[in-house]
Amino acid sequence: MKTQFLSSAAHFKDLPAATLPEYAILGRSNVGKSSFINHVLENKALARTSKKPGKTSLANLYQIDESMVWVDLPGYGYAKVSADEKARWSKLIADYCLKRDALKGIFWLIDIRHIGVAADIEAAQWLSKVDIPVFTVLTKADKLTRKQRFEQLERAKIFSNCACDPAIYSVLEHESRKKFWENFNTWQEFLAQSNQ
Ligand SMILES: Nc1nc2c(ncn2[C@@H]2O[C@H](COP(=O)(O)OP(=O)(O)OP(=O)(O)O)[C@@H](O)[C@H]2O)c(=O)[nH]1
Ligand SMILES: [Mg+2]
Repeated sequence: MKTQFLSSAAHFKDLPAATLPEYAILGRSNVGKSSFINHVLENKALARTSKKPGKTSLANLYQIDESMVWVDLPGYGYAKVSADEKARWSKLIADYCLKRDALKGIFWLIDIRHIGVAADIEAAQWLSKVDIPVFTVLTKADKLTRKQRFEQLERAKIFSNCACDPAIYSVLEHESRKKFWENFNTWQEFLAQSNQ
């Protein structure tokens, strides 16, 4: 798999013209969006990550082979930035998700330990109104035991209310990657069938 950084945009109008199908990575600040991108695409140098929330402040576009583009977005639910910056992030996320014709789906990342927190409830309500297929990824699974993971998975199925079951993910576990691509392919087949 060949992956490369394409460009960054602070505002919707700064985005490049789309040439491939696009997928957005959406989730709370610090949930692990940029880490997920690097891990699943097997390129540690692709997206910048940080222990502190609020690292990604732009829409960063990454191309995968000649097949698709993934868009790392700023996180939501992070209070410690200025009101202006927060407003720009919200507008960038909303504009991208609502206006980008090339957008085929959203990966919605939720911390597996914290299903149903306020910021995600708000996101769930918003996503239910937006007509874009959503695939849920439960991050930081290594923080839980196997038993806890499956309990949280059951809660997440109800909470995220998505067509396909959420994927359980940890950047510390190789099998997450393989499983994710299987889930992704199942989701693609499901979407192709529902479009017929
Ligand atoms: N234990 C563990 N830590 C993780 C995992 N994924 C991400 N992290 C950690 O979570 C922190 C935040 O990761 P990022 O990838 O920067 O999160 P983000 O969602 O891109 O954050 P913003 O760009 O600020 O919105 C970092 O310290 C990561 O190392 C995981 O699967 N397991
Ligand atoms: Mg990030």
